Amino acid sequence: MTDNHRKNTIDSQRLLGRLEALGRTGLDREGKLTRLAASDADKAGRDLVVSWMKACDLAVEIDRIGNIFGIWQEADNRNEAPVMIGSHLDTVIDAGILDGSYGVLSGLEAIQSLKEAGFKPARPLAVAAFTNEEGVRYHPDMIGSLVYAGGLEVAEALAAVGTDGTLLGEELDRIGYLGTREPGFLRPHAYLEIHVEQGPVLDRSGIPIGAVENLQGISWQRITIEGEANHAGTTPAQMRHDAGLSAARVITFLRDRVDLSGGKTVATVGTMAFKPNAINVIPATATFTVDLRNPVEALLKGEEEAIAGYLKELAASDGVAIRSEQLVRFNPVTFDDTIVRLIERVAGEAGFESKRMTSGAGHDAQMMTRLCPTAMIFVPSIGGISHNPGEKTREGDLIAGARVLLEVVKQLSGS
Ligand code: HGY
Ligand code: MN
Ligand code: MN
Repeated sequence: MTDNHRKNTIDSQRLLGRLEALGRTGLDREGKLTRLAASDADKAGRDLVVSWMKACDLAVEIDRIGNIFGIWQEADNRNEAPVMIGSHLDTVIDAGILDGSYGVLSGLEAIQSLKEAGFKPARPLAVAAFTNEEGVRYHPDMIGSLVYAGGLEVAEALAAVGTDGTLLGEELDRIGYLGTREPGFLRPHAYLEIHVEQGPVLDRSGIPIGAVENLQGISWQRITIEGEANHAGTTPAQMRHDAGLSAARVITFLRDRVDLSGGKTVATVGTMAFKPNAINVIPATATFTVDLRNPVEALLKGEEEAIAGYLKELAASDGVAIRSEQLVRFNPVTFDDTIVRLIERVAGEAGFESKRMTSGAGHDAQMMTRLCPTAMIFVPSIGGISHNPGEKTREGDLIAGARVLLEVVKQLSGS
């Protein structure tokens, strides 16, 4: 008899065991966890989670952008809109085992535990794993939930060209996850996502539950600087059109903007490539990405305008050509206050302190707010570390979060 029968709560050993098992799925040749969207590694993770969904008799549906849904519905509630719990299974490169996976597996655990405890929901319950949330291989990020929420046509998403030149649609077909259900086929009554915070706030404050009330806006752009290749030894500084130097100036400009914002803006140059990329040749071309975020739309816009203005000045001063291509642009979102208050109440009744907070990271919930009342639960990330194999959360916090999630789902789908 699993422990959830007695306490009508989650089976913590099953959840922790599945997190570990999924965390060992999709390792690359160096043993690093890298389940990039629609890769063989992603397939391995998807297959494992689908097997767990089937093992507890959920109906498994795949939609045309590869989103996976495990659905529990009964004859007496099948006409009601479901409560949906979701997140993602794809990861960044050399990732931790919790980002995304914790949300999908906690959702599955909540549904399975409620089923085993004989709960009779007045609504279907569904757990979702959305395609390409991370956006490392294909842009934009959160493509599965964006299409699901009607923010991008399926055909356009399937035609997304990866950083490796592959097409998302062909890769989903190759791994057997090019489904047939129309995205949006289940219109949720409410959407919940539980996630590790990936920042330092909860860990520093010693508070186990975050009741997330909003999520910041995200702007991704790719910048290409064209200078002039020349000899590293013979070319005097004033003759150089050094794309690498100009790129470095953009990075320091971004940090100056962050400092000016008092840390409200965050900016990251996570990828950079030079051409011809030779030790003794002044870079002719520098291509890099800028990830820019701010919780306030007008301020995010202001940052984008400041960068655009600086790139113009830089092109003139350095004698280089600079172009920018917008890759992603998502506005800040505010979550449903009724559900946020429910999360706070449930946490309090379970004896867990909670804290209202903003999400610095993007999540599928950012897209699902377009469809239905949506909110998120955070649990602490030790040291605020994420997108790093050192990503960790205390077991007690993982279990506390999943217990709060189960209770919130119960109350949202009350029999
Ligand atoms: O980039 C993000 O914020 C998320 O991890 N996809
Ligand atoms: Mn995530
Ligand atoms: Mn992530």
